[in-house]
Amino acid sequence: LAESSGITRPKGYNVSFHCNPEMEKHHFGMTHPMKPWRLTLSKSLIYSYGMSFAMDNYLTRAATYEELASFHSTDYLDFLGTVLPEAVPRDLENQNPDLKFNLGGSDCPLFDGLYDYCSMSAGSALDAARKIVSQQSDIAIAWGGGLHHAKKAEASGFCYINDIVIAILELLRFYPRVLYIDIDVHHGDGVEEAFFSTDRVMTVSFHKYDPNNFFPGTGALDDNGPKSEHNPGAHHAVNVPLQDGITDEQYDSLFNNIVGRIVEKFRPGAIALQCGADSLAGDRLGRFNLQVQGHGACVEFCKRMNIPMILFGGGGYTPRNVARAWTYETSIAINCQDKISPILPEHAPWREHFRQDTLFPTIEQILGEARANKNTAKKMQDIVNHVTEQLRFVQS
Ligand code: V1P
Ligand code: CA
Ligand code: ZN
Repeated sequence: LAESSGITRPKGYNVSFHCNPEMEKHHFGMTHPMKPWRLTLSKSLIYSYGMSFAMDNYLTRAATYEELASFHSTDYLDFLGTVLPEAVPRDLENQNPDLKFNLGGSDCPLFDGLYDYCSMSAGSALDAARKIVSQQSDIAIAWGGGLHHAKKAEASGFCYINDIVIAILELLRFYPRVLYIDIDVHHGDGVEEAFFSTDRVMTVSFHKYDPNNFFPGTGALDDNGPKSEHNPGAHHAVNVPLQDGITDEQYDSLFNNIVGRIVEKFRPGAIALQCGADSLAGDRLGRFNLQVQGHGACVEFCKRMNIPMILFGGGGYTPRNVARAWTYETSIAINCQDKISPILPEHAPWREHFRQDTLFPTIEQILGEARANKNTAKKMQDIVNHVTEQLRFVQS
């Protein structure tokens, strides 16, 4: 398979792939947009192209309670580990009618095996981080991770356990500075908040921003971390608020400019890149006009930096496009993006599910007509100017 597709191990560096297939069997509920099955579809396409022959493949174990507690509060973990799907828990102890730890509502429902699902996602991310720290991998891939909204003691936006924060904490045992980059269409609020008070992690999120009408409503251009004199983390949160319809060209130019400047100034020892695929055109929840090529160009740009990197999954609610993007990005990691056929392999499982037989459908094929682009050249320049000014406060 690998020979017929021309895929060989990249020379001089290692890529590892971390997954737990048990995770894929969980269900959030019939109408819920998060479908763990998208991981099965992605993996089957990656394997159909023969890419597993070019990587070290790990079936990962679930994270332990102690590993989850490196970030999450034990109160929250104890509740998450014991609550039953039938109950809709309310915070009655504090006479609060709200949901307890934000669990059990429509965004973060309780479902069978919830704790296992969360600890498996974190287990894969942590395994990826350990392969980076031990220098066995140059790029480690954990498509089952990337759940960026979870807080220390609160579930949020389909995320219960913040596997990214747990993985970054592991990276910080070895690397003095870690750069977190988030190309999910939503603001990476949970990761940003977790590292608000340290200058060892710089976070940058590109997202659709509309404080009133788009989840989670945070991540304005000038939200850059608490600006107290005593907070070393001040200025270490970069936010890139975008509007509907951004194109590959605009996004990639902004991404290269901003990430290029940050890497030059911050000099991270490792990169954690959240590749949420809901920023693609045609996503059920997203609003952008990005194509698989434009999304992948962000991964390519980071790879060219030659800095050890973890690739996380994240959002992505049109499974066929999620599978396309994460397959293309796996091919970039193993440096075979120019070798693989743009036509989906004949033997790929669920081939008909992809509608078009290409890895790179056009916007017209996906949407019929592109979404109106509300991002002006002036707005793009204002963002670059703001980030340039912000970086003056970051010590190099
Ligand atoms: O908009 C909201 C909340 C619910 N309202 C009270 C405000 N929630 C969003 C959550 C999106 C989470 C994205 C996660 C990620 O960044 C990382 C994995 O991709 C939401 C939306 C929406 N259109 O934004 N929830 C739902 N849709 C939803 C729809 C059907 C059933 C359950 C939830
Ligand atoms: Ca984002
Ligand atoms: Zn998202």
